Amino acid sequence: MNAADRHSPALDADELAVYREHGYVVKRGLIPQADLARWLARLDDILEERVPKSEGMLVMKDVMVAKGKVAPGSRAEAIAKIQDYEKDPVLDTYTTHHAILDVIECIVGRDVQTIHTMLINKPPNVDGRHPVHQDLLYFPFRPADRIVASWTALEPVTKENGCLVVVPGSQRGELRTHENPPDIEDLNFGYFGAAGIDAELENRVHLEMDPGDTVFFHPMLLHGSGRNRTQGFRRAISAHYTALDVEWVWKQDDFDARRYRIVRGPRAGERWAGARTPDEDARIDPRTLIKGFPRGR
Ligand SMILES: O=C(O)CCC(=O)C(=O)O
Repeated sequence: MNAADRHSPALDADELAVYREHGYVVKRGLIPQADLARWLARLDDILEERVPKSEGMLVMKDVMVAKGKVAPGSRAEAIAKIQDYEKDPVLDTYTTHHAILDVIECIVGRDVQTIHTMLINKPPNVDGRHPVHQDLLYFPFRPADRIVASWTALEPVTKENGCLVVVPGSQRGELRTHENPPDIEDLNFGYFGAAGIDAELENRVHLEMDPGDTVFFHPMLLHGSGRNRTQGFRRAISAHYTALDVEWVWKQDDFDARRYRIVRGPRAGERWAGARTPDEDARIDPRTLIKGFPRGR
């Protein structure tokens, strides 16, 4: 059911105002427990290798496990996250979940594509911090306002097990230079932190969430997550979406190879074939946004 068909919108005017002002909005109890249970069971099956990985799926070991610094107690404890689950028939029901898409539609409009899917496992006994960063660093699309993330707690998410932290209002600033933070020795692949943000971090808010609670956030919002200091996991499922009127602005030219999936609106089911920024000189080389890239990789 589309948001337009419902009597009340998935985000009311106050919630939308919160999103625009702070760069994020939390919807409590958005996803039914039965859905969470199916995704958690599937995650277990993938991590314990009871089912094959779907095409394109990346199951990412934690860097401390990869370096042999810790010996995980189980296969699942070795894994930091899963990237790109869109071809997994069970996990992908998150990406297309009507409760998620109804909210996304309120933020970016009727026509929506998905550009990224991810499950964060955050096992115990490793560092696992996600330094505070802006997701736009990783995305070739602009304008930023037409992109939005959803992130759903699969289990209770607390300060102790490394909940998300956000800096309200930071989505209104610039896309920052990012770096390998000097104070984190064991940083997972592709995790960068925004440089020079100590003063802003004073205003950070911890997002403690119950299973099914979902935060929607802007790709410029400074956010990250802390260490898991418990003996359990801290699992969450996430996806990114854009409107269809975005432009591809990166210099990197895998544009033609990529076809993002339209998940909401009259063209749902098709692949996006949108526009590339026509002016070569206006295109962005994403590597210039990371200090010293590819140091430490
Ligand atoms: O779930 C987490 O711990 C952090 C996720 C995140 O910030 C991201 O992947 O951009």
